[in-house]
Amino acid sequence: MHRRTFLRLSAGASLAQSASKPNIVLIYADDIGYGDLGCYGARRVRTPNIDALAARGLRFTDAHSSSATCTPSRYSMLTGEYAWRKKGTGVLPGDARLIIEEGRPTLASALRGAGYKTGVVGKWHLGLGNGDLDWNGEIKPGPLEVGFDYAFLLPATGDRVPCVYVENHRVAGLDPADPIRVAYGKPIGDEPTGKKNPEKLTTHPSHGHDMAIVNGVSRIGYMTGGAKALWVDEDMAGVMTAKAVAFIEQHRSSPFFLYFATHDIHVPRLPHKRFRGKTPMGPRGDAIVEFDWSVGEVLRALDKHGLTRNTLVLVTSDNGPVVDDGYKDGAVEKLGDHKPAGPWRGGKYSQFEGGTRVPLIARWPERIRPGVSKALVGQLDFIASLGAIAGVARPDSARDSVDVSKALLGSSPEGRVSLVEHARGLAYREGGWKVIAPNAGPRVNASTRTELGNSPQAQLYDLASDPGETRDLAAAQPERVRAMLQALEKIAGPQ
Ligand code: NG6
Ligand code: CA
Repeated sequence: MHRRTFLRLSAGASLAQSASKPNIVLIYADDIGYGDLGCYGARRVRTPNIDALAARGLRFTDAHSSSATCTPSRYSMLTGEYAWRKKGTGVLPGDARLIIEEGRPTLASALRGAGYKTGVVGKWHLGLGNGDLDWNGEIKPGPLEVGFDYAFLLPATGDRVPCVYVENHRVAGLDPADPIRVAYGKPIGDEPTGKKNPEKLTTHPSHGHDMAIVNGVSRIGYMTGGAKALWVDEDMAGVMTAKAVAFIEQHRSSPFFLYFATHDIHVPRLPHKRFRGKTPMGPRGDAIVEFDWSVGEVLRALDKHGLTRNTLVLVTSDNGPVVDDGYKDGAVEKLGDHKPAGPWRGGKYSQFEGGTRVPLIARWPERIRPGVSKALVGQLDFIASLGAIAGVARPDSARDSVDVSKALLGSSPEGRVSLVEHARGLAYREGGWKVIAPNAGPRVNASTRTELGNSPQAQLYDLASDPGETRDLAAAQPERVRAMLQALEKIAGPQ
């Protein structure tokens, strides 16, 4: 009798333990829009690995990045605080200092507190160092000082210098005899630039991006030296995916959290030749295929080590899509009838839904039943929600993060009640209603041609009947506008 009870308890305990502490792999794409994946309706590009993940997981239709650009979305996701609360969280130059204060709890440190090994592979774009960083020395503070045990980074963006990888505290492969210099003011000495030496380019800018030349591509910012450490854009997905897979293999026997932030499909889009021509859409489409390959490699690694059943895999994106983001890569000409933002208006940089409504897929075979969820969830909820799943309380500083773990696991159709969407200004969502607060910005981004959704008057949309935000109901429903702006003010202060 005694023995049977013991056996039952121990079987139950081990099940509960494995079910409550899954490994977590967060795959974070760059600039992939709601309509860019097969499982979200794309037809001119095939994404079989992601579609298979969605078929075995939960696919969200109302999931959001916190902002319509990268740095603020990543800041919010890692800290659980809306980035617009804090100055200096806009798109950062490549020489910016770390914007997460050391000691501040993050998604990584919270999970580390729950016994996880934590790693980040890929795009960081949250700054490194304390200002005046020497790229030839010890590069800190960075991810290792805010909760990660391992880091292999693209420091800022693919189109910003320095064009080198940083592994833990060092530039990977740096020859000390060929030191790196980085500047965001003036060119360094007589270094060639895209502006001065277009004949040296193999990839040409359409706007901006006319400074340092690396690998035939002119970038944002200036840089010299570090020849052996420079990345090759075409190999980047392969290099990063191998690091992600290696992290999984190394930590397969302890619970681990891997934040795998791909460069795809940000500009410059230079997928490996294996992927070139795989879609009729040119490099932008081919980069989506490359991203799907990276996802597939990670899933294969989990399978190979028997980790699939007890690993929560999340796939999402840092902001909505953009077609021409600064290089002449044929994306506009070859788009055809592909709708990068799906049914939503606008895209990256926009206050319309296309700015922040992104794909989100959650697969955890042990706990999640496959399906589609309409729950409203934000990436800034990960710290409270993944924490709840891993058994750690939400840190006080993650004050905007809501525990939507029941929605993430599909045991509830409800997510958050409301959400603030951030681009240049703020918008407020409650159920299917959305108000865009008055905002002085331009209506269209002249370079990317994105409809930005800015207007000096408040706008009101009923997304349930008008997902494309085409009928502004503000004049017809002033009471609702007032009430929603008041609710926004309670969260964000006067707009
Ligand atoms: C913009 C860049 C754009 C991209 C973006 C950041 C120009 C003209 N445009 O300033 O190409 O790099 O910043 O993108 O320089 S994000 O996804 O990292 O937010
Ligand atoms: Ca981005």
